[in-house]
Amino acid sequence: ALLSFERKYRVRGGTLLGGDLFDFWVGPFYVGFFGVTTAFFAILGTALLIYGAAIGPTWNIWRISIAPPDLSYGLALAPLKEGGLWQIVTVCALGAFISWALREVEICRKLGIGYHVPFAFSFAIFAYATLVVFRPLLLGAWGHGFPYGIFSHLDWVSNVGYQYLHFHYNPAHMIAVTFFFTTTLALSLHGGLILSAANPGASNTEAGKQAEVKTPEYEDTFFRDIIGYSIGTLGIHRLGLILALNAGFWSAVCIVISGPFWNQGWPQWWNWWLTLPIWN
Ligand code: BCL
Ligand code: UQ2
Repeated sequence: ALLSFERKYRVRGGTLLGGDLFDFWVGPFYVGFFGVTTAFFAILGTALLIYGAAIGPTWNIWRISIAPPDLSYGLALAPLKEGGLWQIVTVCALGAFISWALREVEICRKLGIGYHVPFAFSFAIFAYATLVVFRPLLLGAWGHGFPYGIFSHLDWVSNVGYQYLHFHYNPAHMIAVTFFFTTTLALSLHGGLILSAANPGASNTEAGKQAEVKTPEYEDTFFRDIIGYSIGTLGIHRLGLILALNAGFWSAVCIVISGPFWNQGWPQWWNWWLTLPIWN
């Protein structure tokens, strides 16, 4: 049911495509032209994955896999059962992800808020497209995409990693991993700090009395007391967004340079350091 305060947010317009045609809600969900295309691609893609599983060797959820075409097909279309299914599923996945991002944009326009959420989601889409479109294009074969399966995509990551001997030496992978870890650090600090101010407990109060929720000044003061610096309530959200976007961005970089830019082992890349004229 529509909550009373929700009604004022259900404003007409702001659509990018379709005008008023799909400008309505189904229960809590905004539809829009891109809601229709999201549903179309998601349902078709999922149905094709189920079909692929049905003609495949197993229903074991861990082992089902829809593989890309053999490298010998290059950048051509492959027969359905020889990787063509993977190619159509990839189109459906990108269609659904991009539709979802554009539906987010329409909702932002209705609400008159910034585009930060779809902008952020676009980094995840970019990382996915790098894996299954940009890198395969640069390497000249769709067969360089990863297979759609739980264990099979893990095997792909391991195999591609060892193809470059030791992926931890990939400098962009180092940066991406560092951003992922720093994102969790920032979110744990932030989540902990907010909950600590919202649930102050009963210490420093009269016996039996619950303390009142603390103001942001207390949050600032905690960090000033402990490290002499507070980034602030707005700042922590800017930092969090920047950290998370960089995690996705450098992930895309680390894989797109593996092959197209560097095809030896990643440990060898560091030879530039060993051969610096200072000690060489
Ligand atoms: Mg590594 C990649 C970390 C060890 C080989 N590795 C990554 C990166 C990340 C990482 C930086 C994957 C995240 C990513 O791409 O996000 N690796 C990492 C860490 C270690 C590690 C922390 C570690 O040892 C502690 N890696 C190793 C070892 C190698 C190795 C040394 C193997 C032996 N690594 C590789 C290879 C790759 C990585 C090869 C990569 O290809 C990968 C990478 O960088 O890929 C870009 C980006 C996010 C996405 C791609 C997700 C996109 C989501 C889409 C848009 C939306 C999905 C919607 C969904 C279907 C809907 C669900 C609906 C639900 C019902 C709600
Ligand atoms: C902060 C602040 C918040 C926060 C957090 C901090 C009042 C509610 C977590 C502290 C964050 C700092 C010092 C940055 C840490 C840096 C990295 C790279 C993790 O000051 O303002 O608002 O949630």
